[in-house]
Amino acid sequence: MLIKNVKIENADREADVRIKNGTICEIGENLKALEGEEIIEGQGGLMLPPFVDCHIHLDTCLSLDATGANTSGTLFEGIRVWSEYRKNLDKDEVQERALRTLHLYQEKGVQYVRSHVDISNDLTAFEALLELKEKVADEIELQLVAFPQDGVLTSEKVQKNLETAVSMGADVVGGIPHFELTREHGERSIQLIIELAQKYDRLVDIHCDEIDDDYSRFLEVLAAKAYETGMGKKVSASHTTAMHSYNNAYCSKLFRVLKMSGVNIIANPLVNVNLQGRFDTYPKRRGITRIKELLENGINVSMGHDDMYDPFYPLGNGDMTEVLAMGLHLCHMMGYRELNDSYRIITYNGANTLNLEPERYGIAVGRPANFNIFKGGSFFEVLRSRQGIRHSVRNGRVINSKE
Ligand code: 17E
Ligand code: FE2
Repeated sequence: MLIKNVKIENADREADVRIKNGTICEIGENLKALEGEEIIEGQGGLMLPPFVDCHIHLDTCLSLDATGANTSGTLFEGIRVWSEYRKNLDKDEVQERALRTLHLYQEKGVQYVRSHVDISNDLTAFEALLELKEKVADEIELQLVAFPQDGVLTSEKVQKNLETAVSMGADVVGGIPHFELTREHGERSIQLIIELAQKYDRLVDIHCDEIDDDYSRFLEVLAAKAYETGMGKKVSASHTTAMHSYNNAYCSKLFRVLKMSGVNIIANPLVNVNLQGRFDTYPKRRGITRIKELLENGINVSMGHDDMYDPFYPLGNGDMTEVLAMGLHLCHMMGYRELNDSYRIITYNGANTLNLEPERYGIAVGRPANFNIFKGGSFFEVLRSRQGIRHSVRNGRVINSKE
């Protein structure tokens, strides 16, 4: 296959890309088509590596009709509404909703997804998604996080389910320290999660400080553990919205620890701007971590959609450019360069967070032929026009085409 005239990652000049056996084998200008070679006309459009969604809950997505609404809009009501629904989860029903969600992602050029799966009550959803992960592997690479929504130290059952899910094949161990009973329980939960991840050689991704409480400071505890154990970039902190409310002096100290540790930060702008600020009158805080400053300090920041049509968030269609755009607005990252370069947050930074091997991701000779082609010639144009993708290619196969 030969892709003609694409601008690879905002390049000024157009290039052609040749694919053989699912791998990018040549990149250059004016490549001549071989006898019988399939040709895709890029028409000067942007080519990017696939989008990466680092944080979604596939077990809750598209459940809103059945769960009923979250009327206060707080995270805590969301958790309450979900906990009622999950008492009677059905494996097929979970799989069906998750598959529909993954189809939305595929439409939008997302090929890598990390999903949290609540294991607090039972392993129904986890089993459903473990099966689905295999079924969809040709089109979407799925990482599963064993996620103890209720907190690990609230009951023996949660701890047992957490370890069982990890032993069954969870890629990542999750947690929620700001929801544990006390600060001390939160710290212990992090210790327990890190030990579990080390025992099974897994990654860690914690729902961390997802609250408008400037005293919620589990991120420093997690980063210190990542540093001391050497787990480093295998550890991620999701949400970290309390950072919005920290004072600047503390943030300055915190950023040093973050940098030393190598932890990844995953922001979820769509969902957190909905869930946070709900206890404020005016002025109302924005539910977002300090993306701009984190990036300026060399810390890896990626993003997640977090939810779609469920008790935590009523909208969403799998479009990572929408997630990104919300984050860019909230964090005042609206300069031309910031907008144009921001594709990295939902591509390379996401791949780093997922700990994908560098040779498996990105547009270069020898790498798998996984990419999207857009109408606009730059990412700025893609964000401005929101025209979406024209073609998605995975392992050299067109899996989605708008023409
Ligand atoms: N659970 C949680 O603790 N936080 C979230 N943002 C979601 C589920 C979606
Ligand atoms: Fe989440």
